[in-house]
Amino acid sequence: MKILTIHSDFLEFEAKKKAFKKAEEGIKEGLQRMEECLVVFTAVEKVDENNVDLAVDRYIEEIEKVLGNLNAKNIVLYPYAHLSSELASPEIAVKILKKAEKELKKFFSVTRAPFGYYKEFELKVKGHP
Ligand code: A3G
Repeated sequence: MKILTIHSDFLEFEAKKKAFKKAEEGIKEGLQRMEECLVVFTAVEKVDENNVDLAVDRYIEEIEKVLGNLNAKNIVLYPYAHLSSELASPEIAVKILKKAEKELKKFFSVTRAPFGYYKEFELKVKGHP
């Protein structure tokens, strides 16, 4: 897994075009906006396929560590394939993101950007990236 975290005043994105047929269905249409959030751009990697639960645990641990230094109220899990050239299969990648979303939701306000789309986002970063 490779992640890039950014504490942002807001994030706007819109799922514009499916990247492949099995892209997630039933997603929200139009521009989505989240205020004051920790955006977690995430590429799930081949190596994570070996132990899905461990990958989820370490992912959550890392997010909580980053959150400890901030007072972000919202988390956005944002599938972002461009961070790695050793990507996990879409099936495993979406499974890991959904599991992490479910766990994190027990304690935080979490949004997961739709999986399998090309999106556009507008980002305004608060403080130092
Ligand atoms: C985008 N910027 O990246 N990890 C994360 N996302 C993945 C993966 C993976 N291993 N495989 C597919 N879109 N995706 C937009 C998703 C992700 O939504 C990506 C899209 O599929 C095209 O690769």
